[in-house]
Amino acid sequence: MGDDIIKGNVINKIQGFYYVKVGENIHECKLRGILKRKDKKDNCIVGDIVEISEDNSIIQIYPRKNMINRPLVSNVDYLVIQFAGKDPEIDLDRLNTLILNSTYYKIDPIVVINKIDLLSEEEKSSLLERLNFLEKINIPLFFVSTYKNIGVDEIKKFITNKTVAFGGPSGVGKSSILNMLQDEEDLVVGETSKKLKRGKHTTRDSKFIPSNCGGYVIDTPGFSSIELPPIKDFAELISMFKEFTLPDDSHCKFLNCHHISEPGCLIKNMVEDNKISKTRYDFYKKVYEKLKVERWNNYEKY
Ligand SMILES: Nc1nc2c(ncn2[C@@H]2O[C@H](COP(=O)(O)OP(=O)(O)O)[C@@H](O)[C@H]2O)c(=O)[nH]1
Ligand SMILES: [Mg+2]
Ligand SMILES: [Zn+2]
Repeated sequence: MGDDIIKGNVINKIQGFYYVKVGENIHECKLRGILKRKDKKDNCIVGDIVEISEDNSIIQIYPRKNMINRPLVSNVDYLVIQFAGKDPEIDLDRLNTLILNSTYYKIDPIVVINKIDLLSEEEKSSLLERLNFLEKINIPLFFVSTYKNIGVDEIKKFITNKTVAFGGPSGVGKSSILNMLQDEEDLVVGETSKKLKRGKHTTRDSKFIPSNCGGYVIDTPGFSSIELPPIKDFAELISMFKEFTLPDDSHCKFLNCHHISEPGCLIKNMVEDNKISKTRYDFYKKVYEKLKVERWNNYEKY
């Protein structure tokens, strides 16, 4: 009794030591034996909120609000899904796949389009049009140029005191933005850093780097989930397209409608009436077919 609880968060992990930030101090900690489950890489990971004892043992790990595997981190507030307006061109399927992953892993997404200095006014408007499905699903969109320092302050304002991971293809300026969000410059711009290139199946713990607007950025060159998340069945898939939710008192003609080619489908009507974006619906159909063929073994009845 009488002992104060020391609470902090794990911001780095190196060879069995956990670096726990408590206020302005960093404690080098060990994980108490009872919290170690054999062969588990995720017993305690970067991002975890923990309690430590006075002799720097981690004695409790708080429940995680979310967790991702590559990089292996927890308690991420935002996934910044980054693309460029040009060079390389935007791939909307890939963008939607990242949104699907962020929904699956329960991390709020924001979309950042960099290199807008390369776009004419007309190109900007037509890009805004192509991306207007984001507004319908309440995902914030930022147009940015790290070259011209356009839009970066808006992002900083948005992510103040938050923990932020980045995702998106290479060459879109992720390192360039990360460099503007942190004080130590240690990210390679303009080339893929060889050191950061990892084998496909290795997991490595990332670290949290304090950002210059409070909070943290995660030091990975990009959340690597460009694959579909492990969605187990149709019900789970449909729950991730929140804009497909029907009012309680209405349903498609067929009760187990998958909204593909069934007659009397209310979802398809909503697409026709432009209440659901066609971009999102087309993406949904692609994901549905892919999961059905590749993972659900053409299982028709759910
Ligand atoms: N035109 C333009 N080029 C940019 C901008 N930001 C970054 N780049 C360039 O895009 C290339 C890739 O940038 P980098 O930050 O390494 O991208 P990453 O692979 O996503 O980390 C580099 O040549 C950068 O100089 C920008 O705002 N406008
Ligand atoms: Mg990079
Ligand atoms: Zn339907």
